[in-house]
Amino acid sequence: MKKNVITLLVCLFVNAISFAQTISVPDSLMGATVLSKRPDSAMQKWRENRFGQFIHWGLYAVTGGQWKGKNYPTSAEWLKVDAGISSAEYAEIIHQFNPQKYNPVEWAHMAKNMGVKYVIVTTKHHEGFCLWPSKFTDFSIASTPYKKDLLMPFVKAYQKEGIDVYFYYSILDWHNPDYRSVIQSKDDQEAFERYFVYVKNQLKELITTYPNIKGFWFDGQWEASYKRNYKLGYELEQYCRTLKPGIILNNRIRTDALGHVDHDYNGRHFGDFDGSFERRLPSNVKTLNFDWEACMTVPENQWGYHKIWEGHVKTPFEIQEMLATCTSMGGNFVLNFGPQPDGTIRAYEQDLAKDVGAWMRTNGSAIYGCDNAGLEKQDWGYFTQKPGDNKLYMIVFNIPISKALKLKLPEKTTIADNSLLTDSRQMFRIEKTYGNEYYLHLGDAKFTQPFVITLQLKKD
Ligand code: JFZ
Repeated sequence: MKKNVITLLVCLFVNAISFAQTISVPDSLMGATVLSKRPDSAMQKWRENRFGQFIHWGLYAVTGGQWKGKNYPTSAEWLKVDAGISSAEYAEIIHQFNPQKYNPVEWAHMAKNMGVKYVIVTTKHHEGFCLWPSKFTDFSIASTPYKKDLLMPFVKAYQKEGIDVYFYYSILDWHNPDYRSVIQSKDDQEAFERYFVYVKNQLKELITTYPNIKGFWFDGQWEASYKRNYKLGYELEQYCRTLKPGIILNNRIRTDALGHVDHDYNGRHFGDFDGSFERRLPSNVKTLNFDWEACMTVPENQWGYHKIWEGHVKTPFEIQEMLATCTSMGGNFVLNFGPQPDGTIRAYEQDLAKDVGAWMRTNGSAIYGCDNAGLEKQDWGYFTQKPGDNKLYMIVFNIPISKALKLKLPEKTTIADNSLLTDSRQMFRIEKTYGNEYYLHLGDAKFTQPFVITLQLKKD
């Protein structure tokens, strides 16, 4: 028993030291502070999660991309800017926000069934409206006809399902009178600094009220006012890390002295991971030596609820493939949902969640905890592997006419065994072609879904 306690203390100590060493003081140009992958258990968990859900919810759900009879096909959550709505008029929407059918237990259940391990929810988007009853503003859920806190039951329901909760928080704020896009005078600077106190108060309020959240996902850091106040950005990073040691922060938290956003002047991501892969995945990269996350919309570019989805809407197969792509390149994938004004989730999104979830239930072991396998990419799909494991996963999306899947193994490695992940009795004939190259013959096996083949590798 005593020995266990000592081991635990030593582990905690080593973890704390390695964690402290990972986060350094920035250089004179206020560059990045996390210069290599964080080895601590919080970040390790983030990495193993691999699949997350994004939720964009706010007053823009009420307008749904339309204003005074006109449809604006651009992002629903940007309606205030795109339709040129004055702040006073926009603030009136608050009286219509009344999500009577909001049931976070159902949302969390849906998310769990979809297979996500974490969720990022917009506590405050650019519009400035807060989903929780903040002490520091009236522009919150408390002033709506609904009145009740939306966030607490949300956090509880998701955590009960074992899903890690992250808070999205926009630095950019179209409502707070102290916020400035540009600084043109001493007064502007003073106002912006007041706004910054507001930001810090709210972040502290959020962390204190929801101590079990895992991190913040910042956004809206690109405006001239924030770039000019890059030192405040660094202060903000320090502040968050002090508020909650081990907290996980995305790269949209800072800018450097030269005004770079997302990445510093040396191309290194800010924060703990690179979250700038937005609606696109990194391409032509075997693996990246940093942590990263891609976030994706279901239609082309709608984060908040829009009444009309125009253009291409992604299918479950596309989502599964994006998730596999990200895992095979050592990154996370986050799928966005834009709940409706009554608190329910669009039927298409529910169906999508169900389909992706059904696939994840049987094939998820090729995703969760997996990483880049260090092998040459092949046209049939993606290789993934759990670090240090001798099991290799082949996630197959495209079957060649020859039914022969090509693979190149590392030197001095052979295949001891193989089977279909969902049916261990289903094995395939392996043919060595030359060197360390092989064909796996699918034969006449029939598939209607992307599938995973597990290879047991053996070192010679
Ligand atoms: C931002 C928001 O403006 C948007 O409403 C949504 O919340 C999204 C997740 O984040 O949009 C961005 C931010 C950064 C880029 C593109 C859109 N970018 O770096 O290309």
